[in-house]
Amino acid sequence: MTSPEWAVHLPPATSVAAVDLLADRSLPGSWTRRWREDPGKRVLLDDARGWLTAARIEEETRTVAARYAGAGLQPGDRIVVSAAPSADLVIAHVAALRLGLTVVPVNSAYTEREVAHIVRDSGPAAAVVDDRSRARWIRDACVREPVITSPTVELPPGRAPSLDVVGPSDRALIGYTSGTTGAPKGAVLRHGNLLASAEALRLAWRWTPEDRLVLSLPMFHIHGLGVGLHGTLTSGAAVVIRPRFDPDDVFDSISTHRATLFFGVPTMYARLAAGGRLAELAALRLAVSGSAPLPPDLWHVVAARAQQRILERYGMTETVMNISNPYDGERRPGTVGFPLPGTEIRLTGDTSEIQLRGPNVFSGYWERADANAEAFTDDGWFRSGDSGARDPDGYVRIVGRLKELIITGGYNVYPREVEEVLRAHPGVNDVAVVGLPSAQWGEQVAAFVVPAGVLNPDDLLEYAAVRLAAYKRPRVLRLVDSLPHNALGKVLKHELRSQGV
Ligand code: MLC
Ligand code: AMP
Repeated sequence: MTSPEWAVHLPPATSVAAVDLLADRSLPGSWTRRWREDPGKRVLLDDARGWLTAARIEEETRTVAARYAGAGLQPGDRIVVSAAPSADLVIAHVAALRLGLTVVPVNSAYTEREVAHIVRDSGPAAAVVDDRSRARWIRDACVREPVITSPTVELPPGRAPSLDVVGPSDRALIGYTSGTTGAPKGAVLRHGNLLASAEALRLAWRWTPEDRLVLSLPMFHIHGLGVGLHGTLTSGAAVVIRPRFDPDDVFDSISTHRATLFFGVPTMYARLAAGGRLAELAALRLAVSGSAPLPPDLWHVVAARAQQRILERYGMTETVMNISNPYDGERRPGTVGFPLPGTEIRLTGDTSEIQLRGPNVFSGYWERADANAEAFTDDGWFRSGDSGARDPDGYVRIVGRLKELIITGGYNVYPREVEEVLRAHPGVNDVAVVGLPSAQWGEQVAAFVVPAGVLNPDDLLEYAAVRLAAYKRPRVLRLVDSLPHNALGKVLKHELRSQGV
């Protein structure tokens, strides 16, 4: 039998046959085992709570799960979670998973329009939010009165429910993401998907209980949540939670807490490199980049000034993590390396689309049979919508995007959604949205607008501001007489991109 490609990621003494990504069956199965093994272990740190040990987390998550149950929540119910990163938020999240609830993470920068769509689509029975406006928006969009609480979950005490009984095929998370239409759809991730990915990362990145991660990513997307938090808990490691990203704060956290790991999007590395402290990254055992392409120049700057060979990896909401540069051996800038343990890939068709299969790959979108039919091939592979190429020795490069997607600072923006919002403004006749290159953000959102009569661009931006999270709003707005179309009436977006700013 030939060895799978992912064997390249295994630690020297681990055989392919010994890898069982689902041995712990669920996220709580893995995490509670770790907590029992070392109850005194310091696991979570934030400014408000100080260090929380494994035993403390076990106890607090048990208490919070009982409160959820006391409020009438039952396994399978959806719970929206939308707040800035904190230890309390982690407790609220882990407690939900222990009870068998399905967590629906929601970006805390979303406007009412964006929140209401997710709430109407996922039908949550509860929400954990850290601001009043979002609580009201959620309540207004719910059919049944939801249980709404803050990250400290101050609900009345409940009777101890059964905990940790979920298995690999039980739902854990619905991550909202999009595709070709304007309205985001919910990718249903099961415990098996999330556990397989966290366990693959533990093996591939040699994550151990000695590790300490500085986490300044938001916890409402798969990078901060599925990789940063779940990876830490699955490895029995520790995490220093920062409420937001700030370069000095990252460097201070690394030195104060003798951190070994940092994960970020390319914009974060560019900001770390811009000040005078980059060399301090040398203290880390491992620095990982993902969510958007890391410019090779930036990789070389960090290697030269901090002796840190950033490890770039590739993932998606629907699949968690897929492909990673190797921990041992060459980490090649401009590539994402090899499939992670358990994952198979193939590059298919004229476009060389990356298609994926493995225990990490989700099974479908929430109540969207139509979208599922498009997302998978007839023989069961997930279409990533990214195109790839292989170096002669197998390293994978992400060479293009087949889906219409802009990635700005690691956040995804779907041009179609921005176009639909802008087109609804009475002063807009037509509009096309494209991504233009940006040194700071990788790409930035640009809108080419054909006005209907007189249009003040500031009015349009104000209109957008009430309907779109700040990172989705156009940073470039050009009023034009007409848009270039092909014979079939489709806007020629590459022409707009080449017109640039
Ligand atoms: C913030 N702004 C952005 C932006 N982030 N604009 C465009 N793109 C972004 N990514 C807006 C702010 O709202 C503000 O607008 C203005 O830019 C300046 O803000 P800032 O203070 O400079 O930004 P900051 O808050 O520091 O945020 C920058 C950042 C953040 C890089 C820290 O964008 C970030 O956390 N990115 C990571 C996102 C992430 O986790 N992605 C993973 C998705 S999972 P105004 O109007 O108020 O001036 C995934 C799968 C995978 O992709 O493989 O991982
Ligand atoms: P999301 O839908 O937010 O999960 O974003 C997933 C998308 O981010 C992928 O389909 C890729 O287009 C992109 N992506 C993630 N990691 C990388 C990377 N290392 N290089 C290039 N693109 C990436």
